[in-house]
Amino acid sequence: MTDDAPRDHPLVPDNLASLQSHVLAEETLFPNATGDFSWIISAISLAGKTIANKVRRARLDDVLGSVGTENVQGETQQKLDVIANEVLLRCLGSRGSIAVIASEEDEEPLILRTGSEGGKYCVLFDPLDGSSNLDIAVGVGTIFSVLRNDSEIANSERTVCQKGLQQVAAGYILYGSSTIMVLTTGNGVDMFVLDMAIGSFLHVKSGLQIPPGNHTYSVNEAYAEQFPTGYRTYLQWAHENGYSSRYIGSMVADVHRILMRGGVFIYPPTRRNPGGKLRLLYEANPMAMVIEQAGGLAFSEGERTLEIQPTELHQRVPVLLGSPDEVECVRRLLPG
Ligand code: AHM
Ligand code: MG
Repeated sequence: MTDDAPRDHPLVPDNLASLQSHVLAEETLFPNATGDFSWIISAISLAGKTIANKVRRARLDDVLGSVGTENVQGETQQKLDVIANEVLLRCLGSRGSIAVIASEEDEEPLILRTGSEGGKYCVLFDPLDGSSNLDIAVGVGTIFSVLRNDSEIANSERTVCQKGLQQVAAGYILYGSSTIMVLTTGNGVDMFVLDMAIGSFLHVKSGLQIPPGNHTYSVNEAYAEQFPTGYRTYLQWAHENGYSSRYIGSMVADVHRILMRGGVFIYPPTRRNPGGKLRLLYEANPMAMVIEQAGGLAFSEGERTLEIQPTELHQRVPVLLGSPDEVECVRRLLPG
């Protein structure tokens, strides 16, 4: 139930709020709000519910496995990657205020309308992050980021290449043992749980804060020999200091654990991916906004992730995020 529910009215012990009513209530705080933004969140919510249903039914509907093609980044596409991408395009496509949609699965951003045609926002997403885990029923997720459309810029790639600091909203939907949406609009972090029976995301928590003091790291340690020295020194130090390790290999699930329990998530540069593996615009930036809004830190090597000026749509970056105390334990061993 919500933290901010009125507790002094005997007939309203705890409010029941859906994602929709929560966003609409927040919008009333902005006198000039037009409702366009709420429509975008509602489209993301509809896509999330649809994808949740498809993920749950995947084996029954025989849509597990790869389609036999690769996406623009040379990664094997799972059937559900393609399906989730289509669901998002269908849900977002009709929202009149969206100028540009950019997906991890598509080579180019899709221009829906110009600024003069009412395009006010850009929506970027990774439709189904961690999809290589689908066959084993591990939690996967949709990550999204909302930016303002700069109608002065005619080039769609340049339009979406904005610093993470400029995100209007960001979050993710985790398709796990329950379906959870985590959302920030720059005013703290809210969490919603999908009630399958009534088809609604219900508000369960506002003002989420990452707890400190959890000596846990989340990294693909099998690649340790490929990591730069600082990360290897950190791991050695962590081994000697009673740390625990948790790694699912599904960023949404790993970061959600960090958000709820504390600790640090790391995807360093490797010999195979010297610039890191995770995408700045679809993965690192939205997660960095959520984590910072929850009181945590997010860095890409020496730079605050949200301050990086993107130069290309599918740019990759190293990722280090989590509770401030645990992130600092890594950072003090990295150069810069
Ligand atoms: P994807 O977007 O193609 O699913 O890849 C991203 C995933 C993340 O969810 C996860 O953190 C990472 O790849 C795991 O990579 P690795 O298997 O190299 O540890
Ligand atoms: Mg991904």
